[in-house]
Amino acid sequence: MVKVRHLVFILGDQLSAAISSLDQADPALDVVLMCEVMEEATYVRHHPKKIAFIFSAMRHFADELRQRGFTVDYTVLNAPDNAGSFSGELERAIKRFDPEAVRITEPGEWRVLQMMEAWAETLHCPVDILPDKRFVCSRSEFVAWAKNRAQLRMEYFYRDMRRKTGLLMRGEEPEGGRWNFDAENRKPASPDLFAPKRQGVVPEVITREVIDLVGRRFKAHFGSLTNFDFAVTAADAKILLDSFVTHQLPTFGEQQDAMLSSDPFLSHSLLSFYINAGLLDPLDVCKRVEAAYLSGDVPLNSAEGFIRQIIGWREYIRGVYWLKMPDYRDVNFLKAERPLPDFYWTGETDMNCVHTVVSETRDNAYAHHIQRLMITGNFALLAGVRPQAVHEWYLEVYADAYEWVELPNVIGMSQFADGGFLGSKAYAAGGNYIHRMSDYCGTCRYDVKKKTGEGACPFNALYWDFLDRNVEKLKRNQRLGPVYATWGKMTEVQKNAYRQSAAAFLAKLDGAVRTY
Ligand code: FAD
Ligand code: DLZ
Ligand code: SF4
Repeated sequence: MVKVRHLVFILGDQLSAAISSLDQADPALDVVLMCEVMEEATYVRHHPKKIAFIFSAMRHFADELRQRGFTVDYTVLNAPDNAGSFSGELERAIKRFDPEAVRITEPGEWRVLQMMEAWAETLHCPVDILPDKRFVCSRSEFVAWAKNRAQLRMEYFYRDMRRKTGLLMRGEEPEGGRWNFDAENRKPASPDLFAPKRQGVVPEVITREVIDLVGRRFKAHFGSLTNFDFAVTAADAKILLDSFVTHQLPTFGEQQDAMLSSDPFLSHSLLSFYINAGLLDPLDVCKRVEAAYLSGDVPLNSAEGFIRQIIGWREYIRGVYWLKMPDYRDVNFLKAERPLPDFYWTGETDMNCVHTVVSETRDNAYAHHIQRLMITGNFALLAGVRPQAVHEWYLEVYADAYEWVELPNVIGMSQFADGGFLGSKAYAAGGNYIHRMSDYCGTCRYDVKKKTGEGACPFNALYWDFLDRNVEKLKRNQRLGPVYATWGKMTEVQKNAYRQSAAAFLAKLDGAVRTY
């Protein structure tokens, strides 16, 4: 047996050259451990594109470490002695190398942290769990920020992160005199025949091998593997970042909330996969965007809007996750108990908006923010689907999904299951909103202008029924005051028409009779 100093264990979303577990690593003394394991690929049945992305990126990262002189002990999924789990693989490696200690960066999921914290005792080896430095705000800093605040609000947190990073700051003042330029965003989009084609990466030999493996081993998982064009190295992810900054960032702000049948990506960056897995550093991405603004290539509303998503929302969401777990997973403020409808897996529904987003999700392992929030999320909220079922769906189907970022977005932001802890707003909307922000309604079997009865857009009645059903829990929500005032002015006949339409639709949903 070889004796090594540190066994540096690197997980599939820790693929950064600057990851803290490698900080003091010495190729002459330490060994790196990486493993592809069934437990991680199946604790929820991840989209095959996500699994292929992670395995291929892991294999490339291992090669890069070898080029830096490291010995990398890498277990591929099909290895005959693969133990199938992080704990099992670490146990085998400890037996092989007898390290003085294991070094590992804290994980992105509470579930994995529980595992890690047990290892020192169960595997009889010291385990150093190091902070993840790839965030602007550390876990302890967020706890300190949240302490003694009656309410947490992203906007105030974001301002602190702007001050901390100096991004888009003029001394103490925000660039342009305002912190937030969303008033200039939120525009609908129309098809642009001259829009630059979205750049992707053609799979090379390692990726092709992985696609083949994933295609054979994960047949039963939801999602298509065809047209895989993800970057799997930091260098290629950087090329995609540059391409985004040149071609899409200038219109990022104005198109942020738009949805278009002919374009699943619009001006979104498609960088979350790479940022979350470690191929791109979030702060570097923001600096690149700031530089494009400072050199006059992109407008401030786009640069600010983009940077806010990363140093604002992304950091805030992570802070809330670690502050509130493990109880956060089980909250259900609205006591929503309906199972997730089948069409989240098949896309077979006459609601064209839901059909489009589920189909794009199946094909791309991606949907942009407003599709996740205002179509699939909004429908589940209005229909009263159990938040934990919604959470599992989102964790399975998106290639950027890790629990730390997915769960608060779903449970808190989208399903309002925390009663307004993460954000004050319940993202509930009727058909009008979808009609204004997309072109989905034009080709839908339902009539978005019809409020109730046969052929009416289901979102219309579901919206009012949701508000009516939850009135005791939501009536004090300031942002819903005007909406409840409108409801209050309706006649009982109108109200009952909404209630009956919603009940008829939900009865079909529960009975799983088609034509929903
Ligand atoms: P862009 O629109 O180009 O935004 C730029 C970057 O900002 C993203 O790459 C991402 O890093 C960051 N960002 C934007 N919004 C958020 C947010 N709300 N939370 C955290 N980061 C954000 N994001 C994930 O990374 N993983 C998830 O599993 C995930 N699940 C979501 C579930 C729901 C219900 C909702 C409403 C949002 C979810 N998001 C999630 C946030 C957001 O939708 C995605 O980050 C975004 O769609 C990724 O695509 P993009 O890279 O093109 O983003
Ligand atoms: C998501 C994922 C998958 C599908 N497979 C692996 C794997 O085989 N090996 C690995 O190291 N990581 C994988 N991951 C990422 C982990 O699930 C992730 O590191 C933890 O959930 C902590 O965030
Ligand atoms: Fe969706 Fe209603 Fe529009 Fe159809 S009419 S696409 S169901 S919002």
